[in-house]
Amino acid sequence: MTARTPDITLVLGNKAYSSWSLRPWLALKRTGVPFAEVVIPLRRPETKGAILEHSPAGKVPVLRHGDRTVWDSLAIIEYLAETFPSARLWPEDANARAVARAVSAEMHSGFQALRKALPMDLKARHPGRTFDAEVEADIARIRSLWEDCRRRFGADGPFLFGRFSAADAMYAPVVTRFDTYAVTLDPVSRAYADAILTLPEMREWTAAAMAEPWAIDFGPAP
Ligand SMILES: N[C@@H](CCC(=O)N[C@@H](CS)C(=O)NCC(=O)O)C(=O)O
Repeated sequence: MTARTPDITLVLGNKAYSSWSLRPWLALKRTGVPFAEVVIPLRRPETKGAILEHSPAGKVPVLRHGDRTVWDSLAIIEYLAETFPSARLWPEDANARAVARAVSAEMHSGFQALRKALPMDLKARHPGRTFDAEVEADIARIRSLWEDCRRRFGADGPFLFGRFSAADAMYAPVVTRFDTYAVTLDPVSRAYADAILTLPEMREWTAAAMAEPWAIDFGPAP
């Protein structure tokens, strides 16, 4: 008997660097549904053409489910939440769910200064950097929203809304950035970051990232 090929494929960038790819990968893993992966190394001459074979938007991540194609991290996560409701990717309480969507959208559309100055780089460690005021403001906002979510909605577990949710998938790359750049965290943020870093799925992603043959040099601090 041969194993059935999964009808879901997630097209990703390098696991060491592609923060947008990590988000839906984590959400999909948490559904428990089997899926295939295609990893496209970023920032190479052939990158754009390879991505365009999967999505006209020309960016990863891309989800293929049967004959459907869904692109963009947050749209993919919404699709997964709708398609696999038993994974409970959004909180059940309407108020918590609204806030979870708001903080996820805030991540998706914001924090540009942080994203530019602290690129996700699982292969590197850069302690001792100083950050400009815009980056510090992004860091402060993230710490404060984590604290707010944990205090208001976190009673049932170690994640932003207690049990793991799509909001945690959205913030997981930020957790790795805070680790890579040794950002100082208050006890609540530290405990939350540790809950993400010790997830078995995060360990799996990180191990795969470390084993990748490709390296991108982001150069000195901006
Ligand atoms: N808003 C998009 C952003 C996706 C994105 O910027 N992906 C980057 C990699 S992390 C990419 O595909 N870069 C390749 C390129 O632009 O050629 C999302 O949330 O999925």
